[in-house]
Amino acid sequence: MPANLSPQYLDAEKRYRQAKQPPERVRALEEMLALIPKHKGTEKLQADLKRRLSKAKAELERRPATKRGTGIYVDREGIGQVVLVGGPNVGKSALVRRLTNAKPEVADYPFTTRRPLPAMLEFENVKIQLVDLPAVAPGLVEGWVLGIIRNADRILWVVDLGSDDLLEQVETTETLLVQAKMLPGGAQGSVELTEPGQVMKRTMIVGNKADLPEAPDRFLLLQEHVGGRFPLLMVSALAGTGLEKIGHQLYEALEVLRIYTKAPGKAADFSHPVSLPRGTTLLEAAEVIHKDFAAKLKYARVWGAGKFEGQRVHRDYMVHEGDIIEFHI
Ligand SMILES: Nc1nc2c(ncn2[C@@H]2O[C@H](COP(=O)(O)OP(=O)(O)OP(=O)(O)O)[C@@H](O)[C@H]2O)c(=O)[nH]1
Ligand SMILES: [Mg+2]
Repeated sequence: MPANLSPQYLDAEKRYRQAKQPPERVRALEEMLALIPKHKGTEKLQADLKRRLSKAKAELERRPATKRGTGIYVDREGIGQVVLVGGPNVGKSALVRRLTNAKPEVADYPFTTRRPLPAMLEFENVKIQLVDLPAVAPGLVEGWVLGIIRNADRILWVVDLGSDDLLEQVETTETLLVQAKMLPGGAQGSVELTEPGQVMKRTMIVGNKADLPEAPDRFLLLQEHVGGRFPLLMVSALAGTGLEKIGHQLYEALEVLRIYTKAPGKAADFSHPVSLPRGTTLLEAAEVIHKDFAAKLKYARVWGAGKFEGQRVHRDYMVHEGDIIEFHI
């Protein structure tokens, strides 16, 4: 046994020995292979790992798909839940680390993340929930990961602009989602559902690792390939570039609006918006704020973009982004 194996390698090896299922075995072996020092002294061990990996992969292919319902969920918080989806090592966790106060583990070997991690992205005066997830890869995605993706409001699809096989990577992830009956699309109505159980998942693509020299060319390639099907951003979690646009884009994609309530004779509280789906009426807004409110609602006064200062409106009034509303019951 070569003496210079890193603690991370030994940790992966421990997980390999404890693994009961083929996906865990494959993940651990991939990690061990990535982490093993590459020199003459480890050649035998490397060959051995490769042999075990192909055996574990073959086993994986013979296995029926994992069932859903393992009971791993993430409660929705903030104005919407956005899950980070992508292949191994693309920088999902690095992005969550940059964009929020959460501290997911970031490492240069694949399948670092093994559990969902919810985090909060602050955009202006609202909070958008980001959920860091394990990588998705053929045969290596657990049912509960797909369940969480299906349940989320939006997908933030992360791709690695440093990767030589970028387009292959994109296709692999898309195929995986489609097989799980989730059709990614950039806008409402942009994909056609053809099979029972299929759902459309609103998706935005983020090309990460913009700091790498090959990234700008790869991003053009990605743009060409995607051809306007999805909103696209080029960012670097490492250098911190392009990130400021993510909050705004996600806010737009979530299609919510903010209103502010005020009491008669008092000023509005702009630090506590009420977020509502676009197309909400005054009555529906009142219901969200307080059940009693809706039952007793007589009228409201509105200050904001849609109406003149303090104009009286009634229950079928469509609320607008930024409206200040004084409910009268
Ligand atoms: N150059 C560069 N490297 C990055 C960037 N973002 C992440 N990385 C590196 O890419 C590797 C993987 O980052 P992670 O954030 O762990 O990737 P992940 O997608 O969460 O990976 P898994 O959890 O294994 O699926 C790490 O070595 C990071 O330091 C970036 O913007 N630029
Ligand atoms: Mg990760």
